[in-house]
Amino acid sequence: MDPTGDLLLEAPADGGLTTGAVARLLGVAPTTLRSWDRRYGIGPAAREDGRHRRWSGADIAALRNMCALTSAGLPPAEAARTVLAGTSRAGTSDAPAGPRSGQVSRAPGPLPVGRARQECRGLARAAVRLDAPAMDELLTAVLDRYGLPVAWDEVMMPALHAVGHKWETAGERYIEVEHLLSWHVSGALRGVADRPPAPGAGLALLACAPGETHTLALEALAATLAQQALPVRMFGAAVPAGALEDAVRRTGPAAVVLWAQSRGTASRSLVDRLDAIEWGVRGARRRSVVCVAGPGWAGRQLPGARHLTGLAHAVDVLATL
Ligand code: B12
Repeated sequence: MDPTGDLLLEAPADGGLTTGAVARLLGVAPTTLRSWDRRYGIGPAAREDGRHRRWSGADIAALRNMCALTSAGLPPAEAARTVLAGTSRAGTSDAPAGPRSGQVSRAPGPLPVGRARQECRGLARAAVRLDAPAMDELLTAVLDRYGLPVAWDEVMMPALHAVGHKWETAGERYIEVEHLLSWHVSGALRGVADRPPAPGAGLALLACAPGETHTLALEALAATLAQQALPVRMFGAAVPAGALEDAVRRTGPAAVVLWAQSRGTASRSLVDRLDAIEWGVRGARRRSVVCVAGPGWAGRQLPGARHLTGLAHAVDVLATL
C-alpha cells in the first residue's frame, strides 16, 4: 500500500483515476475538482484522448493537500498557490497543514471509518471538512446507485458510528461535524422518492420515545418503507406518551415502531400502554403490533413487543404485518 493507500485499490490498469472516482475517494464534488483545475491549475498532468482528465497518484496527493488546506479555511486561490509552490506536500494526510495566519481553527482529523465502502470514506471526509455540497452530491449518488437499505447500512451508518466514536473519545469534539452530517443524511433520506401506498397495506406508525432525539434510523426506515409503497406515519423525535397514544387511536396502525437510542429513553411502561390500545367496533376490535428498535432496548425482555434488529429486518417484519 503506498502512502495514499486508496489508489492501489482503485487505480485502473490503464493509469490514472477518472474525476468521478477521485471525487468519491476524496469526498469532493466533481464540479469542485473541475473548477480547481480550470481556475487554479490544480489538475491532472495527463488527459485521456486530450479530453477526459486522468488523475495520477501525484495529482491525487496534490488534491489531498488542496482538500486539507481548504478545509482548514484557506481560500482556494491561496491554497492552490501553496500546493503549486509545493510548500505543503508534507501535510498530505487529512490533517491540514493550516494557514499561516492562524485566525482559522484547524479542522479535526479524519473519522475512523476503517475499510468501509469508498463512498463512506468520501462522506466522512466531506463531513470533517463541513463540505455540505459534497455531502449532498455523495448521498444522492449512493441512494441512486445502491438504494436502501445498502446506502444506510454501508455508507450513512458507518459514518455516523465513526463520528459518534470520535465525539466520545476526542473530548466532545466533532459536534459540528455530527450535526452537519446528521442534517444532510436526514435531508437525503427525506429526498427519497416514495411510491403511492399499495391499497390495503397496513400502516406503520414510527416514533421516537419521549425524550429521544435520535431520529435518523427511523428516517431511514420511513424512506425504505415509502420506497416499497408501504404507508407510513413518521412522528419524529421525542413524542410525548399521551400524543403517541392519541396517534395510535386516531390512525389504527398495523404496527407501531418505537425508537430508543439509549436505555434512558427506552420506556417499558409505554410499550405496555401502546400494546393495550384497541380500536374498532365490538367483536372486531383490533390492536397494533408494537415493535421496539434501537440500542436502548438491547437485552430487554418485552413479551408484548417485537424487536427489530436492523433496517432490512424491520422492513421484512413490517411488510408481512
Ligand atoms: C447523530 C447523533 C446525534 C444527533 C441526532 C440527530 C438526529 N436527527 O437523529 C444529535 C446531535 C441531535 C445527538 C444528540 C445527542 N446525542 Co447522539 N449520536 C448521534 C450518532 C452519531 C448517530 C445516531 C444514529 O443515528 N444511530 C443509528 C445507527 C447509525 O446506529 P445504531 O443505533 O448503533 O445502529 C445499530 C442498531 O440500532 C441497528 N440499526 C441501525 N439502523 C437501524 C435502522 C432500523 C430501522 C432498525 C430497526 C435498527 C437499526 O443496527 C446497528 C448495529 O447494531 C450516535 C453514535 C452512534 N453510535 O449511533 C450518537 C450517540 C447515540 N449520541 C449520544 C449522546 C450521549 C447524545 C447526547 C446526550 C449528547 C449531548 N450531551 O447532547 C444528545 C442527546 C440527545 C437525546 N436526548 O436524545 C451517545 C449515546 C450514548 C448512550 N448512552 O447511549 C452516542 C452513542 C454517541 C457516543 N458515542 O457516545 N446525537
